[in-house]
Amino acid sequence: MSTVIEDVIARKVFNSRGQETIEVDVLTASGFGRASAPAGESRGKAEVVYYPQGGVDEAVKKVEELIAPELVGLNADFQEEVDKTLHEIDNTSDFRIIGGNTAFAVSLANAEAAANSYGLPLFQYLGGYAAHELPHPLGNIISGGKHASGKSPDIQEFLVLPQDAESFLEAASANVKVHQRVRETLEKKDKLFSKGKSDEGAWTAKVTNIEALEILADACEEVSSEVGFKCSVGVDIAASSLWKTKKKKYIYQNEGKERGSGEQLEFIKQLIEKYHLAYVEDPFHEEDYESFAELTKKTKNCLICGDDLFVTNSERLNHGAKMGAANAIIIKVNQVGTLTDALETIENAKKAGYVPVMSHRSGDTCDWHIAHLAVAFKCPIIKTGVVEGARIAKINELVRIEEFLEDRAKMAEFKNV
Ligand code: 2PG
Ligand code: MG
Repeated sequence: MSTVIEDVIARKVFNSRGQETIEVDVLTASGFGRASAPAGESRGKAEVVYYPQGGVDEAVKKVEELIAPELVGLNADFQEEVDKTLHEIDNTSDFRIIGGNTAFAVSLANAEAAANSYGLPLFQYLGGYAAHELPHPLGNIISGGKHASGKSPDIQEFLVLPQDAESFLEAASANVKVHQRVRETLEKKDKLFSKGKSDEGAWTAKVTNIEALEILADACEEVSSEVGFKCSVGVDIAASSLWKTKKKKYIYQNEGKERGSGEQLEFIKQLIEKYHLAYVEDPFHEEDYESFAELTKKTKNCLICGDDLFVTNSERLNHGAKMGAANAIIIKVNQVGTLTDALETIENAKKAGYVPVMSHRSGDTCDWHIAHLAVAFKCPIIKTGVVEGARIAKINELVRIEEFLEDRAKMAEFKNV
């Protein structure tokens, strides 16, 4: 058995939106790993740059000309060294030379090649025997904001979070029930409802923010009593997409409302109370750490999660943690580029008492790596949609992991909910 890297190959493929993306194969003497990069639609300003100038074609060239020659001969088992080499080749703070998505695909393919060389599933290779907890699936039910168009809600995502399910499979099927129940309500409400879905497989419908919340809250209540455990409502406001810096206001175009920072805080607080929200992501724009801190202080039993705010970046997290901004953090490896960077952020998050939420991107591929990362790094929640191929790839992989773990499998626990 050898984990020495023998070859690194890159190619252009497509993501679930049909956009070009990079896929990388890493070959060792005894194993093989493959990973392709996802892409966000509502991206944080502080995310790394996805591709070098020249796009995916140029990224493929960078792998062939710069990255492969440096990695061949290294040991895939030394993930930190591989990731450090990627940083050294790039030598910028935002991966603009080789591309953050290039780094992501190489980093993940390398981890998988190492795991495969040992004949281990990725989660066990990365997390060891201690990795046996399944995350709770946070699923997208209704889309709005930048993920939808026309007369859809201004809020980007209306989510369901099942709690207290005994198994991942039960939790995932509760999410599917909520998704179906919401479709039935939307059909009754609007005879012209087209059953359209967004990139993430959530419904796109002509409803207001409040109508979407009411419909989802009712569906959650019905499904909760049917399945015998609680399914709560969550939202991703994606407030950076609503914020207009010049006006210093959040513009809710379809609702016809403008809210200053104070009004936004009151609005979100009311939503949390009225709909018993268990999860609120990005309620304020990406530079407003203060409002995040104020809301976190003023609310109970609700995860306040930073996505664009932290962009999986340790420095931004540490800055926020000093102020008590949020109590949960979205982890998207391609926001920072490498597995080592993301792991450092997860560890810092846990030390600071934040709940790490492993997440897909709106434009994703059928890769299932994040399912393994959530289990390996003990992220108690995974945000990865309810239906649609790229989402189901992760959900089904977690079902397989649960089966593989047999009676050692256990649902993860988290506080604040
Ligand atoms: C988000 C994500 C995923 P995107 O805002 O949380 O749902 O969207 O990948 O477009 O950034
Ligand atoms: Mg988000």
